Amino acid sequence: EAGSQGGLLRKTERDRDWARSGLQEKNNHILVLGLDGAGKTSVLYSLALNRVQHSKAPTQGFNEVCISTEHSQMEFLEIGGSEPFRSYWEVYVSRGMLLIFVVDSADHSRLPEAKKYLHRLIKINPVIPLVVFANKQDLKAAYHITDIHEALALSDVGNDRTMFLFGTQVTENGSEIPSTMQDAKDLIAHLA
Ligand code: G3D
Ligand code: MG
Repeated sequence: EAGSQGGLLRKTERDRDWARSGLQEKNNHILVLGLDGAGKTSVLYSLALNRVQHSKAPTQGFNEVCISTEHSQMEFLEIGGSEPFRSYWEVYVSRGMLLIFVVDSADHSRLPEAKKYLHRLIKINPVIPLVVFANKQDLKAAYHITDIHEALALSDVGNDRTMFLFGTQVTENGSEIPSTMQDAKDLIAHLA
């Protein structure tokens, strides 16, 4: 299935050996990280298709999605948030070109954990540009982006770092992506 702006290629791999087979050597990845269940896969599919598309199952291992637009080709890499894969985050963040960090804005109790994880990541790579998706804005309990900014201590991510924060939602399957998501995609293409 292809979005109006180009093709979509997806590779999901359960075998962790894939990580050792050359993927690790690349340094042009746009990393998509965040706790499990935040909506990383859903956001990634929706960006790729320009249509709202929920993920169907938790990501086991790595999920590589290539999105081509008129002007560029972007390689996104999601790494599953569950415990066995966390050790790979640090390896990839040290050589990624852009970090997209997705949080569940309504999961208040896990925001401290998300914050801890995010700050660990950006400490490893002091220059990587950061785009935060405060996802699940459709839920009643969702924190507003100003509260997410505070909860994740985004003012501490570094003065020299490029940082953007978007409120996003992945709601009705098949509907058009919200304009904020399109803006985020344009920005990511620009940064990449
Ligand atoms: P992950 O890749 O970060 O682990 P997923 O997260 O994309 O697999 O999404 C986890 C669950 O959250 C999925 O539901 C998905 O449909 C849901 N989800 C993702 N984004 C949003 C959003 O913006 N709003 C709402 N309400 N739900 C969202 P299931 O039920 O399959 O676990
Ligand atoms: Mg996933």
